[in-house]
Amino acid sequence: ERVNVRRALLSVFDKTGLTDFAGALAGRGVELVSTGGSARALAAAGLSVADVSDVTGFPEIMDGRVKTLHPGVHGGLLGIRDDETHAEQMREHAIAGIDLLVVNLYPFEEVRAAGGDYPTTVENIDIGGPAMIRAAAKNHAYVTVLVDPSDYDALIGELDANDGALTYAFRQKMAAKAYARTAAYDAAIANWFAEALDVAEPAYRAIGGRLAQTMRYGENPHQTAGFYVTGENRPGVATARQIQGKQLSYNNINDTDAAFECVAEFAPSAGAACVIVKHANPCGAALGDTFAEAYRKALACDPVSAFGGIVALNGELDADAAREIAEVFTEVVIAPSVSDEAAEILAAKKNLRLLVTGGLPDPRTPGIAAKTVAGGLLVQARDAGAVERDDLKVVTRRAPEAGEIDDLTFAFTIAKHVKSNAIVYARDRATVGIGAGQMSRVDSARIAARKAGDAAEALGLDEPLTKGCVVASDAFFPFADGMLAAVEAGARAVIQPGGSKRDDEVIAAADENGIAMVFTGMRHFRH
Ligand code: 93A
Repeated sequence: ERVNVRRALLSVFDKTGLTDFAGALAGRGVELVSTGGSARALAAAGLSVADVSDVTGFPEIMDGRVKTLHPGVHGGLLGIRDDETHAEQMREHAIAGIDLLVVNLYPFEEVRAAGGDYPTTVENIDIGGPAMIRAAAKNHAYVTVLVDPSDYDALIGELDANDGALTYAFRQKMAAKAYARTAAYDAAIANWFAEALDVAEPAYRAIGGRLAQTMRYGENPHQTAGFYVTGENRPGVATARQIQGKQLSYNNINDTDAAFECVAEFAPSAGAACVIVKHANPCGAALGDTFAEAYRKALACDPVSAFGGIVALNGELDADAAREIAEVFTEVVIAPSVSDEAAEILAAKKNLRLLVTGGLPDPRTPGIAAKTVAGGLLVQARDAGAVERDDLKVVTRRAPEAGEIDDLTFAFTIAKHVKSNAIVYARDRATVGIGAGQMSRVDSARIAARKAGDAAEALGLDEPLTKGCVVASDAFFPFADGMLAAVEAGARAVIQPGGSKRDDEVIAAADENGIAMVFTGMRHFRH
């Protein structure tokens, strides 16, 4: 079960650590075979290396599209060494066994994430690499495959610990990693096509990502965790540049994504938007003339929960906003960009992580959302739905006033990003009470009102900010009680999808109280 490594084929796009590793192999008597660019790099480092064309007896053709797709290579990877027929055929066709395959693939994911044009992205679909990886991994009884430069040192360590051989356990582990890699690679390709075709049907989608980071733990310290990136061309937590602070945790990444996806609902033309997230729910969101103002308004919604929260902005973080954010314990700040002065102000906060994304994601582009269930994955199109003013249907005698309409659409947009059942009170384009994740809608309405009262008390106000506010519900009110709880809290206008069997009762109760209510016809459950 231990196999001596006599011959290695190296074909890598990412040449990090290649020559040191190949040198270490050569120093242990391993014969090196390699493809064009990799072979040149090895030869330049003074290593003796055979070109793969010498193995195939065939030149690399079609700009490298066909370089290793040849029985001379695949026979060497797939032949069962102990099988007499296989061994005989290898002799007959002069196929030499390849004991070690070292491949990393054309950077399809990177090109896709960088928004490469169509032909460039297609050209970066590696065919020969995955074919070899899958062949070598299948034949792991004899062959070792490495797909990750970070495993080079481990392999040399294994060789030295086993007199120049590799163990079955090591080969098996590397084979598992190899298939994880090709699966993620093909998933990225499928999803890129789906995006290019603008199709959201699950049949065109594949779930998979490339392990980008392992965390110390997951949602809780006893859970292992990793961050897999899909290569989607979407500014956000997966592609952001971290300016300062320690590594993001599992919960940080989850919350930062929630905050940034929510704030991106507001194009910069709508104003300066700020969203503060705690436990994956917004605990305050606002539009303002400046980011400092938007932050202040968002913070006022629930200053208690904002402690240790994530702050997201829809534009450049400036010094004024940075100064205010720095006054509250904040885990992460994420924004499309940051001014030098703001970065300097936050640099004093050693534990604060600052992420810069370079842009805002388009909330309307299709994408996928997945969650695991026992034995399966639930996959759906990302909620890219949005309600415009023209979609609103007034169902009450009183129609909302212009200012109320602004607040209603604002509140409904935030409600889309609040876990169901979601109730959002808003006033002057700022949330003033958020009820999240309750099993009953009426409880969400009451909790949000109570929180608004708490916030008013904390801010030393005479009356809760919900007085004269609007209210959004992510799904219809099944009974009038939830809506009436909001009215009791001070709401004067209501936005909700409508569509309940009891809509008539809810509308009648609204009319009795002089409430203006609009239906959106679109629901935004989020769990
Ligand atoms: O264009 S390919 O799909 N056709 C092939 O036959 C092939 N063989 C290896 N790409 C192929 N490769 C890839 O070339 C490897 O996966 C690796 O990423 C790259 C290494 O090329 P070079 O050694 O010329 O830099």
